Amino acid sequence: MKHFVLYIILIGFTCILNAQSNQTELNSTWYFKQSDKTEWLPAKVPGNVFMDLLENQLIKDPYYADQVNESRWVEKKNWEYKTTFLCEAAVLKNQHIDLIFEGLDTHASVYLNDSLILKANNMFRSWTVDVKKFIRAGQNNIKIVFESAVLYGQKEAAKLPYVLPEEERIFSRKAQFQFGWDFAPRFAGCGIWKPIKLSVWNDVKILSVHHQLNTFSDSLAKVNFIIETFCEKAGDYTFKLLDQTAQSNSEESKETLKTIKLNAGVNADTLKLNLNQPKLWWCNGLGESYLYDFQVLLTQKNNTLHTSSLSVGLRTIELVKEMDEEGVSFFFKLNGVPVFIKGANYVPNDVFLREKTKNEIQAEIDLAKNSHMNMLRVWGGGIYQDEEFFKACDKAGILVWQDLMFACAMYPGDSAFMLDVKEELKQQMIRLRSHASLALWCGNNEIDEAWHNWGWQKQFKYSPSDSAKIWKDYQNLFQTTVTELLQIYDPETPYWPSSPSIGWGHKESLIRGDSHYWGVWWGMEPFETYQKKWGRFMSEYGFQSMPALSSFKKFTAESQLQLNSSTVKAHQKHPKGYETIQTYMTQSYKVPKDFEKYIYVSQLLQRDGMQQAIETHRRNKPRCMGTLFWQMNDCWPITSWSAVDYYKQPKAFYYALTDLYKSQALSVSETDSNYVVYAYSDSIKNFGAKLSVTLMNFRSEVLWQKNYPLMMNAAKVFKVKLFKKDLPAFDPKASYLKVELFSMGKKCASRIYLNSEAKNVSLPFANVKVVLVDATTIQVSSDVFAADVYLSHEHSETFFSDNFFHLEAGQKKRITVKTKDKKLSAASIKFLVLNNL
Ligand code: BMA
Repeated sequence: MKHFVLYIILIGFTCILNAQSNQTELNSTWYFKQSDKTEWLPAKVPGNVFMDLLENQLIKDPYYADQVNESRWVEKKNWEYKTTFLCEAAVLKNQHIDLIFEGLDTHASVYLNDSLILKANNMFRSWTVDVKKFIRAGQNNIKIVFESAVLYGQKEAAKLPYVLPEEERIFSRKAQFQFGWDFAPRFAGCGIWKPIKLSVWNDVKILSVHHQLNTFSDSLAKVNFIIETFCEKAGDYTFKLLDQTAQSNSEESKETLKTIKLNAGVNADTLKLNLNQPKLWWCNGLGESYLYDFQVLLTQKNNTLHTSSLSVGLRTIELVKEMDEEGVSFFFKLNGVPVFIKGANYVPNDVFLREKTKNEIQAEIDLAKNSHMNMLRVWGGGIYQDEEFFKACDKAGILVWQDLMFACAMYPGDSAFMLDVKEELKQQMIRLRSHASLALWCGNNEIDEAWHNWGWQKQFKYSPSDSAKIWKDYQNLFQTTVTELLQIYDPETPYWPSSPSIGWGHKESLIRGDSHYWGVWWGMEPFETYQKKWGRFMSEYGFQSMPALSSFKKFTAESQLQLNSSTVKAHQKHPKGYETIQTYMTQSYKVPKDFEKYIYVSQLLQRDGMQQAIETHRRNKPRCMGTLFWQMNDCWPITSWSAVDYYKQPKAFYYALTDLYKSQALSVSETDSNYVVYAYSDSIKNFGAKLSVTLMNFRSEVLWQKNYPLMMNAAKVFKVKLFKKDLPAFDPKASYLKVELFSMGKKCASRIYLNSEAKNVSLPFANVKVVLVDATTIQVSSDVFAADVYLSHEHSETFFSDNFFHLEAGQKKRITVKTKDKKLSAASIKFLVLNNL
């Protein structure tokens, strides 16, 4: 008998599966309606009810102008989706016909031909239902009824004897930020957010394949592949392991065979593989992120029954938490080497969780890679990212700190909730454990901190026994349950129960564990505080800025382009966001009135703050071993803490990262009497270098210069102290320090340090010139020192290879420009410069 021959004809197109293919996606001809209405309207699957309503012109574009709250009514309704498909009689001969729901958001009752086949309640799980009993030859219909998650939450909350914080969202295993966050609008809708597939199989199927690195040396790596199968009845089968790595040089490893007897039920079998002269996987900046590509085939009598692919990066990862004289360390070791982590917190890139193309995801990860990041933290209020995200991280060498999806709230602990969560966690652990990029599982975002510091006990008037019960539920989930599950499904990846483990108000948070430092921004402390308040691993800190003017123009009418307009206000979710920006801006800059200039200065301000934080963290290596700012990206167009806005326009801060996160970097700190210049490197190799320090004025005249020889070493920070009394007299308002690092005659780092704050500096008027060099290159120059030159183009989809940079008098800087304009011209480039504000 030929396995997996399936002919399913879908309305609208015919889908024929051949012997290699055993699945088809039900993604065409869907309809949806409000449960209490009769009219069915066209829908898109995978998708989201808000997008379907928008497509059918039943709601206004929620991103446009100040319309963001106008569709709140949607969350309180129930919604239904339906489709039909044809199934040929031959299909029914298969032993198993599965309907796989990869993601239903969230409380869903699923009917096939009017029989209830599934009640789902967790968008982070996939659901597989054997529908052989329900499917029929000819036309079949599927209907999915979604119950309002908000009403569900209210109903469940009423059953508890006490009030839990954030009670509308915690009972639903649904992306928590969709209930509204300080960077996200509230869109607590529903929908079929991931594909639905029909799949047939006979006798046996592969459930999962993962690998374990057994031993490793320069000449040999021993890798075990563990293959889990479900077998209908016992029989003899053969596993084939194919090494499909394009550059693989190990002939004998091209194909590994193992014939085995599978028992009825679940089986776990191991295929052993030796890889000669193996190549390690390294994170970005430390070496090649080498991946081996394997395919596992399950065969019987030369028939391929199932296949599964796996990319393998050979690496070990550890989280080192050891007592030392300062407290307790917190750092990662990759392949035995301590790594200084440089990265960002990553949030879902769209509040409606619209499917992004592979290229879009790749472009996002490239932004991280190009700014020398080596880690992204997938934050716990969003979603477990999909395969494309992890594949891109594997390829780019971006380690992933993976929060479990729990944030800033206490969660229920009843057995039904726990059973569901256990299945969610098990599925995610199995799905992600083999990715080379996966570096850490973290239980939640800020729950431990919140319980101990946010005053919930008082606010919700908990009795001692309520408190004890809530905290016990917490421990049961994040200490006992997760640890037990990881023991079974992913014992190799480290686990950290809560980020941070101690709140930023406590001294302890700076000597042990990871730290979220929000004294700047939430605590209104000045940026300089960053130089004092840093801990062992800074997993959150941040400052807001506004998105580019070109981004504002995408959702704002010209007349609304002003700070006090309803549109600009609507695109800020922090209650005091604009006020906070203004307060800090007043301290450091002359506050511009013009909207575009205000945006520009807001971005410089964010850059300044983040620069102080990151430079401090790196200077304090190895006591501090990581820095992850809040936040990389946005989920809608908004003024937020992001480095790159929703339309992928990098802010000033993003451009600064290219230097701040570079393997070799320099920074300067200053007191009344001296400067200290710091040089540091993350490279595994030691190397000799020359540090050059020059005091200059704004006409590029050298006032003083000195060179220092040094040996760069990843474990050490090199410091040079300069006493101001030893320098010739200079005007701090009209001069800067230029520090440069040279190795083998090449410049490998540089930093310009203005001797006076932006507000007080006496920058002369700058004649900035932009000329065209060729079709994609411009040259920018200035007669005097020009601070923070910001280039923009009348076409918003334009990317500059560098931006928001200082130009020294007479310097000619070449910039590559990628624009959607047919022909690049110097006249189409606009610029702002701090000198001329
Ligand atoms: C962090 C995050 C988020 C929040 C951000 C900015 O602590 O975990 O909860 O959006 O602060 O306030």
